[in-house]
Amino acid sequence: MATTRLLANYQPFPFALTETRLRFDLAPVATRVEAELDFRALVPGADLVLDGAGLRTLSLRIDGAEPDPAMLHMSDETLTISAAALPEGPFTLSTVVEIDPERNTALEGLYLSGGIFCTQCEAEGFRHITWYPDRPDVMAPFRVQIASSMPVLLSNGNPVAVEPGLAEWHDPWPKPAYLFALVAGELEALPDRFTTMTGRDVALNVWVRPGDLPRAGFAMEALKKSMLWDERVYGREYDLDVFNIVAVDDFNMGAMENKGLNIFNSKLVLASPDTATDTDYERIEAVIAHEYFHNWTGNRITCRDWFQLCLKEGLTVFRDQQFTSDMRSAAVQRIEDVVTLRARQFREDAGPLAHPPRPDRYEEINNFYTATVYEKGAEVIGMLKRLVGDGNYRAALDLYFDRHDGQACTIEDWLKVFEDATGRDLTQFARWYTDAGTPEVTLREAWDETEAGGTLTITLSQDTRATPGQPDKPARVIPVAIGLIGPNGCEQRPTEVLELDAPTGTWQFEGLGARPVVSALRGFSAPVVLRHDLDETARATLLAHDTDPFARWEAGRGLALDALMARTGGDADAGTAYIGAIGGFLADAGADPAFAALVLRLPPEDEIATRLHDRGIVPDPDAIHAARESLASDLARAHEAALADIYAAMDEPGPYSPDAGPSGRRALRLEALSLLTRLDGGDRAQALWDQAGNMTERMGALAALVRVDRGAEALAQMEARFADNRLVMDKFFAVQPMAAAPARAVAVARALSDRPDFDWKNPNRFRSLIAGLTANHAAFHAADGSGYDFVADWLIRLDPVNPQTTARMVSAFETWTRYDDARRGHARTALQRIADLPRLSRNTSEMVTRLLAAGG
Ligand code: B3K
Ligand code: ZN
Repeated sequence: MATTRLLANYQPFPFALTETRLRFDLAPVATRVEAELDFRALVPGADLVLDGAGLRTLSLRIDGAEPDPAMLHMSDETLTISAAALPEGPFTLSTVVEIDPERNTALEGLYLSGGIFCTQCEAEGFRHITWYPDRPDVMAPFRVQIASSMPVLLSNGNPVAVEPGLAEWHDPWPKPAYLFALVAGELEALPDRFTTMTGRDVALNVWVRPGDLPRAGFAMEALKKSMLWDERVYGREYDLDVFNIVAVDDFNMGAMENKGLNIFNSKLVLASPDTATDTDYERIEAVIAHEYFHNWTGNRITCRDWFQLCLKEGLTVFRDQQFTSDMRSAAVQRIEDVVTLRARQFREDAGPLAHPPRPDRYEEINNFYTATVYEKGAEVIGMLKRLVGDGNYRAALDLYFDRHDGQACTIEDWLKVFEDATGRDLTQFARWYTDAGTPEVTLREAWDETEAGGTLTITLSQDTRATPGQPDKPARVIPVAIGLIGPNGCEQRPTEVLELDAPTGTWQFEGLGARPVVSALRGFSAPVVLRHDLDETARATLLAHDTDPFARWEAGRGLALDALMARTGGDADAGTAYIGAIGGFLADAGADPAFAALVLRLPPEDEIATRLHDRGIVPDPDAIHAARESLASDLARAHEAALADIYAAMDEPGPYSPDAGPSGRRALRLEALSLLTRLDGGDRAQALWDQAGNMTERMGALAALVRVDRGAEALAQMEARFADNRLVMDKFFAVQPMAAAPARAVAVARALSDRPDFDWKNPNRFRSLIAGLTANHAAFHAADGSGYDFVADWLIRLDPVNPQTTARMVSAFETWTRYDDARRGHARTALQRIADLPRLSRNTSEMVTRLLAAGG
């Protein structure tokens, strides 16, 4: 039976764990794990409750003696040792268990990935390894011995003794079990070194399968940049003698920040110009940084309980976003972050899965590694920084590291350091952590002209819709950054942050010469939906002249969305203003190609659907698709010559570099290609495919070809050349359902799923195909329900094998209630089929229950 866990029920663990000693005798079907845990009671008379799942317990002793069996009580996933069996002073609990890594397809705990033993313990995987207080607030130093014939044997901390067949590791920094890791296998290292800010020498290694070494260099460079950046910007130094990164092929998510031994999905480590796209490179750099930054924000200071997950995730995402802005372009980074936030988090916040960044209940914590906890968690910190200022932010972070090093903390602890460092009362701000839903902010302008000059009055009001379990939403403090652009395009007032801390607020700007255009929510200063009625001329002015790059991009986005919504509603010619404004913009697109690529990209269909739904219109996926296609074609026709010029000018001959400059040029070139393909039927794309010098160009060309149904030859060539490269073949599986015309995409996906190399137990391969299809909005939401059925069939198959990945992918259905009755009927049937499975996992069960509850 699923039980709901409540934040309100938190109880501290009544014992201190002073040291953890583990010994692993590795064998695929019968790994033996010996554990010695040194405990000391903190609360007299407390029973000792340990977590464990799927363990064959061979022995259990307290200070060397077997306890009376009547003193032990086992239930579902816990072992309770009665207080009466425990000595009064410190004692050692020793257990021996046997586990089966080979049959562990859930990829949680200790498992085998392509012959490599590896672990994934966050959030509650350690209980699949041994009996333990598997909760983040129980921290201990670890000593680990690994006995195995495998040549490379790794764990957390520093190596103590490494001999053939036996390795010993010591991690002096107290850590919770979720940060434990072990890796054993035939691996090769790319070695390097880093000297820290106080002159300590750290050995770095990126471990990969033999043969993959030539593709490990970029990850290593990213690691060194991250270490340096964290010293320079946050004053944070690395704290062990070694830092290891290991790449494995079977992994439920991107990567994991285990202390001193980060384990990565191989797609986030391995890169060469021939196999990885610019986006892959950018992502690798960001995730290497993210996991490294966790060493301080997550490991040295961890979470008291899993409700506080955003304490480490929101902050670490915020830090990795800052890092990428410093390494690349801050403007592009901000816009990309907003695009992701809207596509994933706003969508989550508006549907049945909505929850606050700090939830107060869950059944399965793995279901809460969400866009809200991560990305909104990061936005909340961005707002905090904006409200207190950069200097105060740094002072508060210094205090956080000082005060809480070595502790397991809460959001209250986090906010308290800001209050203490700045003197600011954050009671109202705290609502961002506890209240779900995206606030809607309405901006109204009034213009008053007198002899002394004009006065602009801005009124802001806020409203947040009810979310599941939270009907009332009191006002929260919202920083709205505003600038004023004069009619000649010059800035009349520099950016000012208006703090809206009530349902409504009014601000006056006096002494203005002429009525300005209001550039609002600059830098996307708060994660809100802004309603600001700007006419097309004002939007075009902002797109042409705004000094704030986000607001400039947003102006173009607004014009595009208005055109798309009108076309979806039947106005086939809507969009003249948008097409005209883009014409003006293209003339200067080469000045900042990466930014221009973002401006040229039309909003995704799902975002148009969200917009329509927000306005009370039931979205029609086929009409949305047709509208987007027609607008893209009209845009291409109107600016064919300019686009062709850009396509020619942005060519990047010569050796490939993944740096921001050249990858920005490629991004703009491929946006131009995508539009031009609507006119030339794919001739340019075919030519690019034929002479592409790197994977970025290749995938850009291929997507364009698949879109016009001319991909067969290129796909066959790709397969012939890269059949042995799993990561490239994942792209092969993803691009087809994603880019195919919606009417064909389900059949395309079905045919791919019949192939022998559709290795569906591998999460990357499964996600490539299934998420490829769900990303094709009109195909997944096909009127006949075939998209829902196909996806549900595969989720039903995957659930008994890998509950975590299944549950994560069920969220593709999170918008199901916004469509028409027929589609809702199909979606409900598909979800009900999943819900009715006899042995549905706790993970998936929680998700489908929440999703179905939304249907009324
Ligand atoms: N902390 C891990 C995520 C663990 C997910 C568990 N289901 C990676 C990260 O956020 O850095
Ligand atoms: Zn993280």
